[in-house]
Amino acid sequence: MGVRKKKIRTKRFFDKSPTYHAGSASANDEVLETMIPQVAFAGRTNAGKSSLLKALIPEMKIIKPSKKPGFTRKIYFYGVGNKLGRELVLSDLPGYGYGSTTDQGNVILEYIRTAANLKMVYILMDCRVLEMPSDKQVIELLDTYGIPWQIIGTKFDRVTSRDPAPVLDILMRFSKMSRKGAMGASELYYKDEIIVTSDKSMAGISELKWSIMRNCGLVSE
Ligand SMILES: Nc1nc2c(ncn2[C@@H]2O[C@H](COP(=O)(O)OP(=O)(O)O)[C@@H](O)[C@H]2O)c(=O)[nH]1
Ligand SMILES: [Mg+2]
Repeated sequence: MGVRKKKIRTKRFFDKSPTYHAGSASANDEVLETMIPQVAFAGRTNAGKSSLLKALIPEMKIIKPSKKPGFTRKIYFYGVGNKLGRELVLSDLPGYGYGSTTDQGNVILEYIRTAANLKMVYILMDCRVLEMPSDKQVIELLDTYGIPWQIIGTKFDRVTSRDPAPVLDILMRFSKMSRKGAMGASELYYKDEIIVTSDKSMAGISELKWSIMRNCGLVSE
């Protein structure tokens, strides 16, 4: 399918489908039990998770508990869809790394262990900051539990060059290196696709929407 057709299909789904708060979770027993396919957004504190969700579902009030890094100890679930079999859930995980606590780590771990119908974990990485050990740790965890993951570059508008190739290169190298370094069946679950995004220029948003729909089985290809 051509780029234009994909754009129209993603726009139709994301713009025309109702969005709703599907709940939140702070501990194992509260993790959303759902038949609906879900994808999760993970990343270091400040990686741009809330902003990216806002770009994906602008009419939804994305919960931003604090500007202080590491404040969020909860997972927030956002539903998109019409409940007629064309529905998915976007899960906003607590940030890890700087300013976070073991609390957040445990919430993420429990989620990865128990989440139903989890089709993909998008690991958001600021295009300017790039790799950190905490990203690798999360990737290892995902590999251990056999959860598919892929990397999304954020804040691309802040990169001085308008050519995404160098950023894609670095992220791809990190992605491949993490795959090699991780234990478990990572080869099976690693996704050889990287999207760079910006909530300012809206670069990559349409591609990400398509990726989400594809991973949730709403479109093929
Ligand atoms: N220029 C630019 N700034 C961004 C972008 N995405 C996020 N930010 C900024 O980065 C900071 C952290 O973003 P936020 O979405 O709260 O990150 P979170 O902690 O991962 O949820 C905020 O000041 C955002 O305005 C982007 O695409 N471009
Ligand atoms: Mg946030």
